[in-house]
Amino acid sequence: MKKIIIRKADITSLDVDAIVNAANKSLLGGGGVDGAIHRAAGPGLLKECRTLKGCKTGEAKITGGYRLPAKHVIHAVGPVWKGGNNNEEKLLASAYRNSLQLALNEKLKSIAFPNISTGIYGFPKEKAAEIALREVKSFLEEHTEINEIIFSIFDEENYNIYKNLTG
Ligand code: AR6
Repeated sequence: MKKIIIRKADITSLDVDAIVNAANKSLLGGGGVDGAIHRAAGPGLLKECRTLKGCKTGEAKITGGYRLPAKHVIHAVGPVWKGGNNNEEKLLASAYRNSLQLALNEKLKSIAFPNISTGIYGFPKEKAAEIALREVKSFLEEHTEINEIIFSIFDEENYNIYKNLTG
C-alpha cells in the first residue's frame, strides 16, 4: 500500500514519469482532464496524437509530455457509462491495466492517474474507485519495478471515496 498515494492535485502539475490522460477514442483532445493536459502540454502533444490514429476503449497509447513537468502522457480510453450492462466495469479495469503495462514496458517508475470515466463519461465514482484501486494493487504486487502510483484527484467527492477505501 505504501506505493499508492492519494493526492488532491491538478494532474498537469505533477513531476512524474507519466501522467495518464482520460482520453476519448480519437485521442485528439476534449474537455475535462484531457483539455487541461493538452493546454498545459502545448501543441506538440496534439501533433504527436494525430500520428496515433486513435485508440480503442479499454486500451492506451503513450506520447511525450512536451511542456508538462511529466515526461510522458499515457492516453487511456475509459468506457462511457451506459447503465452497467455494456462491459463498462471490465473496460475500465483494462484501461488501468493497459496503462500500467505500457508504463512497465517503458520502464517508468512513477505514474499518476486521474479518475478515468468518472467525469463526462458518467461512471459511478465509488464503483470506479474500487476497480481502479483493485487493478493498481494487483499490478503492483506482480510488478515490483514500479515505485509509485499517485491518484491525482480533482474533486472532493472522489477524494473522500478514495480516502475511505484506503483507510
Ligand atoms: N487533474 C486531475 N483530474 C482532473 C482534472 C485535472 N486537471 N480535470 C478534471 N479532472 P473527465 P472522463 C477529473 O470528464 O469522464 C473529455 O472530453 C474530474 O474531476 O476529464 O473519462 C475526453 O476527451 C474527473 O474525476 O474524463 C473524453 O471525451 C476525472 O478527471 C471524455 O472527457 C475524469 O473526468 C472522458 O471523460
